[in-house]
Amino acid sequence: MSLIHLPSTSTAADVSRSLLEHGYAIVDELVPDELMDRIAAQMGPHVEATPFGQDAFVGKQTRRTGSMIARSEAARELVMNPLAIATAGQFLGHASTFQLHLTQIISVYPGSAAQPLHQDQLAWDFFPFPDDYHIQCNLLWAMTDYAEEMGATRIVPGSQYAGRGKTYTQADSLPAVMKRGSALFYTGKVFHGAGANVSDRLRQAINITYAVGWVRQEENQYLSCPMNIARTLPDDLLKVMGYQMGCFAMGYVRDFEDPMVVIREPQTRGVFGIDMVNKNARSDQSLTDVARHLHEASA
Ligand SMILES: O=C(O)CCC(=O)C(=O)O
Ligand SMILES: [Fe+2]
Repeated sequence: MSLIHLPSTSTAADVSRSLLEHGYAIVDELVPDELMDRIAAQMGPHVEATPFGQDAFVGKQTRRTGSMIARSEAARELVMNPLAIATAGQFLGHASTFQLHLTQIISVYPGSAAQPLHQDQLAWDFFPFPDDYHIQCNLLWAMTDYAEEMGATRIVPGSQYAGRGKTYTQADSLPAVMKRGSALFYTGKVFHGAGANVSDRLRQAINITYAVGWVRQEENQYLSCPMNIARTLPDDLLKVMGYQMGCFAMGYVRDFEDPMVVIREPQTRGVFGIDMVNKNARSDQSLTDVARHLHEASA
């Protein structure tokens, strides 16, 4: 048995159907090498500077490098990949909104042991979300080719609804073998984990995950991307990052305002704006005064 692969021409409906039914789908060669090259170049120095993990779960021979929106313009394209966004929107369509949950290059070095099999949704304090309520739509983008011996992510097919309280062994799992630029879509419920890297090659994946809009994000997007960079980003990306209401009241600022107001109109209102407005008002005032005095003096 091998895992399910879909062509890059698949629709969000095709991927969502596979996610609902099987808990995952591998979409082959969805983005070109050229995009992965740019991300690798922009993120390379950050990967090199990242410490190895401290425990078996994150991997002692594994580096996890985040803040990809701030650090890599090319990574923003991956976050906004049309099929990823459309699938997240459809698969999480039972919630008012969805949002970016984390961005992370996972570099599994030769010698890395297999990661324990797990469900990503356990990150929310092990809360037992109902089987029919999906919290996440996750992607692992292959940044290098993904061979079994390099530590390709392993999936336990059929585990997403049967899983609670169950434990699985590596023997229950299959490797998501795929080419660079392909994407493994998977739910928060399906059991999976990085495989052991018994090769002499580095395995790299870009984990970009989306969650319903009302939960806390794993990677804090408001602090991971400094405000001066956030202000240069387009509205659609900012909204995905969480600069919108997560549902009718979740995430408002000040007097029940949309967070985008703070990003876009800092000079007009509020905690970010008031000081500046007041200072501007004072300097405008003094300039006006000077102009008036000059006018009166010359009259
Ligand atoms: O690196 C991988 O293949 C999977 C990583 C993973 O599942 C996780 O960190 O939650
Ligand atoms: Fe995981």
